[in-house]
Amino acid sequence: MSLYLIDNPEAFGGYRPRRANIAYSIIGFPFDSTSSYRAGQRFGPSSIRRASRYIEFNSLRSGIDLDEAGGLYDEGDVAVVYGDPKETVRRAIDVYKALLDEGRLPVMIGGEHLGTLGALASMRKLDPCIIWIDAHMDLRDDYLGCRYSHASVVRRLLERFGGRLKLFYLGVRGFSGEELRVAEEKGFEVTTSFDVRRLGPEMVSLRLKNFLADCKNYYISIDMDVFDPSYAPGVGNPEPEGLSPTIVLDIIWNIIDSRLVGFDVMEVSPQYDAGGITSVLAAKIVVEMASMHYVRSKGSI
Ligand SMILES: [Mn+2]
Repeated sequence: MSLYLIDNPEAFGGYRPRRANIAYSIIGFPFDSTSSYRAGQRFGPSSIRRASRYIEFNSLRSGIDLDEAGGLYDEGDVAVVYGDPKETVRRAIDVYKALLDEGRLPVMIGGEHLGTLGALASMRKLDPCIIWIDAHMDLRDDYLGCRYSHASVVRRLLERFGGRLKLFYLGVRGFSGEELRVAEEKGFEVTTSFDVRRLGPEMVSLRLKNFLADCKNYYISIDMDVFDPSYAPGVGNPEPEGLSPTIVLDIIWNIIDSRLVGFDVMEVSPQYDAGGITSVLAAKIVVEMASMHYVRSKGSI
C-alpha cells in the first residue's frame, strides 16, 4: 500500500469490516492550509468519522443496510504536509493510484476541496466526467497568489486534463465574472441553486442524464457549502440560499449508476459547526451515496 497513508484509529462507522468484502475505501484528507476564511477543515475527517458512529447504515432510497452489504472500509488519512499544498496533492495522487490499481472505489472525506485535485488527477487515464456540487466554481487561476488553492481546483484540473474536461456544476451561486466566463468558454454545464429551485429535481436530473449520456465513467464531488448554511453551517465558506440535502440526494439517486468511479464530501470545518450537524450530514451522505451506488451496480465495481 501507499507510503502516504496514515492509519486513523477512529474508523468510519466505528469499525473496520473485512476489506475484501467491500470495494468502498474511505480516505481522510485532513488539510486546510489554503483556507481563506473559516479554517479547521483539517479536523473535518475525524469529526465526520465520529458522527458516522451514531447514525444508522440503512438507506431509505436504496432499501439496503450497508452494514449487511459489507460496510465501508476506512483506509485512514492522506499523510498531508501542512503548508505545502503541492506536495500534499502529490501524496493524495499516490494514495489514489494505489487504491485504483487494486480496483477499489475511493471515497474522500475532507478537508479542504484541494483534496479533490489529488483524487481526480489520479484518474486521468479513466478520463471521468465530473459532477461538481458546490456553491462555488473553484475556477480562479490563483487565490491570494496561491495556485494550489481550494479556490483553484477546477482550474488546475483543466490544465491536468489538457483543457478538455466535461464538467457539470450543480448548486453554484457564488462566483466571479471571470469564473463564469471561463466556465462558459470551456463548455461547462452550469445549473445554479436558483435553477434547481426553478426547474425542480426531476428536470435537473434530466439535464444531468443528458450530460452523462456519452460518459464512460464519472466522478461526483460534493462541497458541503452547496447546502444552505441552515443545514451545513460548519464549512470553510458558507454561502446563503443553498440547496436542501433531500433535493441533492434525490437528484443523485435519479442518476447514479455503475459508471461512478469515486466521490467525495469536502470542506467540513467542525469548529464552526453549531450542533455538529454538518458532520452528521456529511457522514449520512457518504452512507447514502455508497448504498445507492451499491444497489445500482449490484455490489460490483
Ligand atoms: Mn469548493
